[in-house]
Amino acid sequence: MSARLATNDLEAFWMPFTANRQYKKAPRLIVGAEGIHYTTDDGRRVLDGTSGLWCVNAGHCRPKIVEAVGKQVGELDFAGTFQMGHPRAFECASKLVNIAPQGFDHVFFTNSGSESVETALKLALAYHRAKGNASKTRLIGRERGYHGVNFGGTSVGGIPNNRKMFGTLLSGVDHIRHTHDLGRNAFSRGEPEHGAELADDLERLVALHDASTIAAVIVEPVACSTGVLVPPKGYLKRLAAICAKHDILLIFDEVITAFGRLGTPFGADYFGVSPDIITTAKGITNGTIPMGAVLVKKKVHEAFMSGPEEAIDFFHGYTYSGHPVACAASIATLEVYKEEGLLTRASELAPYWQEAVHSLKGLPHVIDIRNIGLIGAVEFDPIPEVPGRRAHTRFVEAFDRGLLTRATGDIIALSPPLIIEKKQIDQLIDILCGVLKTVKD
Ligand code: PXG
Repeated sequence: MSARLATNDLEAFWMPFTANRQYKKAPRLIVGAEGIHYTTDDGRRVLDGTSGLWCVNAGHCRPKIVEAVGKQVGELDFAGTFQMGHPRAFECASKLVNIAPQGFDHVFFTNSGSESVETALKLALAYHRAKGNASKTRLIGRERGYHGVNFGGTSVGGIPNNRKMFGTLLSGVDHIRHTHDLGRNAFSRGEPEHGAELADDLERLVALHDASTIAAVIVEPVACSTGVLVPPKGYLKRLAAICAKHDILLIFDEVITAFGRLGTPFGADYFGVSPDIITTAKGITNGTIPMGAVLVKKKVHEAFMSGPEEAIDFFHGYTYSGHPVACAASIATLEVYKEEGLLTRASELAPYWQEAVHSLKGLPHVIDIRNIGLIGAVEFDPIPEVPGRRAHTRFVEAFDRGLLTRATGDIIALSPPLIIEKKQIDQLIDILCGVLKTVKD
């Protein structure tokens, strides 16, 4: 294990989405990982209650993935995919198509969720133009949505802090209402009863802008970054029907919900809704190597294939689209998921997980508990004037007691690796329960 770093060694790295000055005064450093545990620089084991950042679905340092990456980097470190190719990228795309929801038969590779979102938005615009509907250029997101940090994703995103510093963003973007409704749905188990009618908010935007100007709607099936907003029963089906009626492409941002998080391979499978485009990242390589992928239906792909054969069909791509090492990591990851049944394991654990998470009801300041698949969230009533502090102090205390959680606003989110055992769920909840009982303000 490495020696502890002196505080001044931490200065150069400007950390993302972090209160840098606060963090560097009392750093939390991870130096190792195995299975569902991290090891800190002072030698403590910490239960990873968040699968890293929602990505390490099969648990950490899985030998098969580690080996595949090592082998690949020594064999073919890099080859581009612009007018060139290498076998791993084709193999990886085919494997993804095999587990994708019905009708998704093409894959565009990126390096992150943010890039997957940008790719999906550009695909939607170019699709309508290719189909002769060039006036369909508006992009619709949802309040409280998170679609990464690039300009398109920030524009369709709906988290005020992520938007307000960055000017006017993309023009021609609008948002439907979010679905969070504590008054009617607090302490729902799984999908809340009330709120399917909020999907009709899309009709309001159609009436305002006219369908002939709207290209796509992008939503997370479960809005996780904003604090785990589970869609009300019937909501996504209703949204999909309105999109279909108006020839609006429906993009599911499945950067978190893909690869088994809900107990089905994709969120689209869980909700029985068939979008037109799906964005992924995170679990695609078990977090081992950065990678993202956009999955599209035949009708989308075909729209790009009508020009002359020698013409480039989509003027878009990244140097590292389909990077050999990322593809090797992804292929090995998909094998681990398959061998261990991880794409559906959360459905077996979900009832146990649900009861475990809801056992925290009644603890100080807890105003809501939400769950779906192997995701949980505990919401606290905010301290007036200092929103976010209540969740942050609990996050820090949990880490000190050996549990990694994720604080967002005044919500603690939980999403352990899909390999977690029931007794480890008990352990996770015990630690969190102790924290919620002890932390006073
Ligand atoms: N879409 C969704 C739905 C996401 O959750 C992104 C896009 C962007 O992915 P990249 O790979 O560019 O970060 C995300 C990312 C959290 C948390 O704790 C969530 C994300 C990233 C970091 C932290 O809620 N989601």
